[in-house]
Amino acid sequence: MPITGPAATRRAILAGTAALPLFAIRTRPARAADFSFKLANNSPATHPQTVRQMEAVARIKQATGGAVDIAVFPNNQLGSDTDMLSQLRSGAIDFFTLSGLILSTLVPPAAINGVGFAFKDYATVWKAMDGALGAYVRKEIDKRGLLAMDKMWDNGFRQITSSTRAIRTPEDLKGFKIRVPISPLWTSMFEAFGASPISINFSEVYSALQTKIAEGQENPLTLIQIAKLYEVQKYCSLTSHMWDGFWMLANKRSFQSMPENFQQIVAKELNASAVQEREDIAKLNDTVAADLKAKGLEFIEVDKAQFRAALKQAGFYAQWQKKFGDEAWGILESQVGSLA
Ligand code: X2X
Repeated sequence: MPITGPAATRRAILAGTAALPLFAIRTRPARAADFSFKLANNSPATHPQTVRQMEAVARIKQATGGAVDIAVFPNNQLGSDTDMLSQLRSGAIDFFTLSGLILSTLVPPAAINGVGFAFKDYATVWKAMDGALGAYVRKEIDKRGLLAMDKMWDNGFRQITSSTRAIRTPEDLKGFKIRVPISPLWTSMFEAFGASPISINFSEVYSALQTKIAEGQENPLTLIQIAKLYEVQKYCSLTSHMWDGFWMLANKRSFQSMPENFQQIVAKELNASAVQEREDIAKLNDTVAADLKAKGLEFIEVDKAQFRAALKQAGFYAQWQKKFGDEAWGILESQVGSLA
């Protein structure tokens, strides 16, 4: 029986799709990109993350003869991290850099690099994230429908700032209203210290501090400087309580819509820029504290071992070992040593 009506029309159109791109290409203006993508992040336009992403997309455009054109939207222009993650999943955004800890709301194992005081230095961070731990997390991200590029981007070791009290010991955190990103691990860690964590997206942090909805927050020094958080904070305690980095995520359908040689170019250039961004942050780390001091932030050296002991005593490590499971925890410890 012949099939007629809208369904048949749809089928006829689908059957003809192979011919459509040719037709479409011929009618487009000269040099229009074949693949127009959006890349979004939460970092200010002057942050090395954004600067290096702009360079990567320029190289990609050149290497593909203009066929792959990626527009960069920094500074939460397309929404908060939570919004952008759903846009990435739906394909409204094609590429998005997101902290592994925030990504853990979708991919729980992605929080593993944020375990308190796990990494002693950058050498250990990059060995783990470019090695076994990163490979494990990328596999888990893939299972949940997103792609992660091989090289993570540095955010940094996180330090606690405050506008009210100076945080010198773990006891000083008791009842402290601290903004944390939206992620169970962050909330759990500050609850273990006895603080009162408030989950807020980065897009709202400056105003939350300014209006004192939160007394303090924690972020790497570079971001405290570039996002001007020092304007609304007084003290900075050098806790380095966690290392945090961004995964360069891609929507799978978008990425795989490109021919393989373009996929390789995009991945290669994004990874190359990630490595350069790490070097930028490392250089900034040498100067940023002095600059923040000059801007009036009061720095406090703390005994990190005390903070770590407080977490341990509160059962933080035991709780998260159980949540992450033996495989993930085993890989983490193989990289950073025993956390018991
Ligand atoms: O939200 C934050 O504090 C930030 C910018 O550091 C992250 O992306 C986790």
